[in-house]
Amino acid sequence: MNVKHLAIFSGFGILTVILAVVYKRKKWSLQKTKKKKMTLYWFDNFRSRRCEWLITELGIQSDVELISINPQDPDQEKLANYRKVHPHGTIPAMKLDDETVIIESGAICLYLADLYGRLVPDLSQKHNYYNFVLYACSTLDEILENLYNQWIDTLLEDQDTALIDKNVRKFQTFGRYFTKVLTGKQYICGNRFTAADCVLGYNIWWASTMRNGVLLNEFPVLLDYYDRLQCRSAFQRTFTEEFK
Ligand SMILES: N[C@@H](CCC(=O)N[C@@H](CS)C(=O)NCC(=O)O)C(=O)O
Repeated sequence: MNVKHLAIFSGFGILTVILAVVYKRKKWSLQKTKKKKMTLYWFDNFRSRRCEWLITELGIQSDVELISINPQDPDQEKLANYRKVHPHGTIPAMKLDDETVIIESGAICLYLADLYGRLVPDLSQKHNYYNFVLYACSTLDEILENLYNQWIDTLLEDQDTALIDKNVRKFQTFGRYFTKVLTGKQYICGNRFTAADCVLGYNIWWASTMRNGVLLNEFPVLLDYYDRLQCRSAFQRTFTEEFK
């Protein structure tokens, strides 16, 4: 074997070692990134729908285990166990792969969108993004909760008309505000659908379920927005089919 052959053979040898190291490292890093599933505690029609919808939009169903919890379940042991996850026992909660827990629907949506780096707007629209996620989960949820409690959960003769009127007026204020925000654009953050639309879109769906959508009927811009949301296949899979 002359010097030339020796150089070629040792070149192959070095290359083989490098490839073996790269392969081993890659395998190790794949094993390391292979994550445990997250768990979403959900119940039909509850605020967990925001998260179910976003999970479907992101196409990450295989990363999330679903556990259905009915807060009215007569099985007290099951509810006591759930309170170890969510101190208030309300829905939803999400247990992450490191066993930490998020107990607010809006926070779960913000977290998932960040984790997967999708359905998040760029900085120029972040003000709308944060504003409407928090607005939906606080101001708007409270208005709809009051109306739901009165219209759906309270006998007609026991309903508090002053409370109903006050919350209808508050919803109308939202309707006018959101009409202005949406004018000239398709979604909360412009013409790109984001996680904020899953969060606030849930409120629009919720409003549509009460009294034949009377709250929405006077706001054509909101109705158009709701039409756009309903056209999305992830919306249809979440709201009109079983989540699983
Ligand atoms: N701010 C919480 C509200 C959670 C909440 O109140 N969930 C309701 C269903 S939509 C619930 O679990 N209610 C049952 C109960 O209060 O016992 C969130 O957005 O996640």
